[in-house]
Amino acid sequence: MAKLLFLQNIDYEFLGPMYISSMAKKYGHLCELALGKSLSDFDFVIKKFEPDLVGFSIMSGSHQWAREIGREINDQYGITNIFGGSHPTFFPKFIEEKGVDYIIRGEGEESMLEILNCIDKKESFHHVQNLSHMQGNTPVHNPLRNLNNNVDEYPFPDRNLFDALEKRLDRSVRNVITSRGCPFHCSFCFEDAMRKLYQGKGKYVRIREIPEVIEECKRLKEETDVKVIYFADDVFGMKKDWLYDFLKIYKREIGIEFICLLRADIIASDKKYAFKLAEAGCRSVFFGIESGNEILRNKVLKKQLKDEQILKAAELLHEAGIKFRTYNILGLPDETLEDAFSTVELNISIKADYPWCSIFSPFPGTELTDYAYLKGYLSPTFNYERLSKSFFLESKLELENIREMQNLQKFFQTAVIWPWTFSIIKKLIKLPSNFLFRAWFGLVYFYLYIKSEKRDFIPTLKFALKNYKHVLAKQ
Ligand code: B12
Ligand code: SF4
Repeated sequence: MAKLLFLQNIDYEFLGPMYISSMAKKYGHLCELALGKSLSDFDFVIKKFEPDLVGFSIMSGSHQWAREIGREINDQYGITNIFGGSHPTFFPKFIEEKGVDYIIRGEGEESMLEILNCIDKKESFHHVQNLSHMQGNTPVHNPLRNLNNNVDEYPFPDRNLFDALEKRLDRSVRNVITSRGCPFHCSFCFEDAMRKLYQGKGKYVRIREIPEVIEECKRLKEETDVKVIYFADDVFGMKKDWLYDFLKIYKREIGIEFICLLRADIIASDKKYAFKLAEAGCRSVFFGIESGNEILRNKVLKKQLKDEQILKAAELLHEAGIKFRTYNILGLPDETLEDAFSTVELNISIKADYPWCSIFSPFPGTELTDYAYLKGYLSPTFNYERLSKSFFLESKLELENIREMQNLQKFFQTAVIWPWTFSIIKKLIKLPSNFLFRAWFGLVYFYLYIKSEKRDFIPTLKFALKNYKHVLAKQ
């Protein structure tokens, strides 16, 4: 039996560690998770649990924190660490940084299990697929294993992993994924990069069997006090036949309100789609518009989504009584201030209930980041140490009118929800960025987040204050 301890600084139930934990436990290993910010927050659990390995699940922006904690744990307790998630997957050079012992690229269930088995047998695990480590001063990146074609072979995510932290979490909304991978090629997205990484390693888009998903939801319903299920797939219901069969059974056997992430073109392609979602208990959906400029959206972002499809989807969702969140990005390569205004206008015209907007962040490994370098928007000296903790902060691109776009992002939701403010906002954004703009953004964001995800007020407020304080800080 080997012992793995996950450490995390965001008060949110991450599915990645939950999947890895259930696999580890199934084969007799122990796995725990602790939340905190500094080493002292973890001292108690490290001494009590005495892990063989400390694991971090990281996105770009939390890598700096995780690496520092990993290094301190090396120094103070002599415990080895391992990092997985999107940042090490797309920035494997991370292995060369001080404080990083091992990384796993891509999906991690089997590799982590093999590592724990080796630790148990006191054998070296340096041969394990997907693993990177340093041999002296040379990084060694082992090849990736083939993708598991049948993700239902994995046990359901370990919903007990966060039990000890119950008081810190909002557990009224629980995440479930019904598929892995996405068939689209958006140039700004991790999914397109992930598919390229796994080329020749098996089928990338894998949809789970309906009875398995229903069984997972059933257990959630019976064993927890879940109020809303969030289907956090990249594109929920990408296969209509699958979705319609699933919804029938979901309504009958689960019946819990749900929210989901999907694409506007799929909703627009079939008049029945939105109604069937509504009938089965869906109250909100989330989809990406990204930019109001159709050419930018499709030529640069490669979203494959027409204005007319967005308009149609919105109309059908309104008719079906489903509210929707739209994802938008400002500060994109090649974007002008007029384009940014057109993104606001498109959201106003479709009466988006929960508009949402970020500033383009050059995440590693994506085609759009390469494009930003190529076109000179991103300085050749830019490195991921300088990446913001959140994509609600400042842009890293050298673009004309970038200050106005950054400010517009802070007022994006206001302009869409209360369109009469837009003309005033157009003037306000010329001012220097300041605390009041950020504080206003924080308030409106929080209000719409609670409404769109039906979250409980107090735990969400605590989550926001703990994890997103930096959005208010001076940039
Ligand atoms: C739910 C979600 C969130 C949740 C939970 C995060 C989480 N990691 O679970 C919250 C709300 C907290 C969140 C926040 C953010 N998110 Co987010 N999020 C997602 C989303 C939609 C689903 C994640 C998920 O559950 N996946 C399913 C699980 C099974 O997959 P997984 O997490 O990748 O885990 C597997 C492997 O990565 C690996 N693995 C994961 N962890 C570990 C750890 C170890 C030790 C090992 C060995 C392996 C391993 O094994 C797992 C099982 O195979 C993804 C999109 C996506 N498709 O993943 C974006 C995504 C992860 N988010 C993204 C971003 C950008 C953010 C933010 C940075 C946005 C912001 N506000 O600025 C913030 C984070 C702030 C910060 N820097 O700290 C990007 C990450 C890009 C990048 N380069 O890092 C993604 C990929 C979206 C995208 N398409 O670009 N997010
Ligand atoms: S943005 Fe959405 S549709 Fe596009 S590749 Fe990413 S997950 Fe797929």
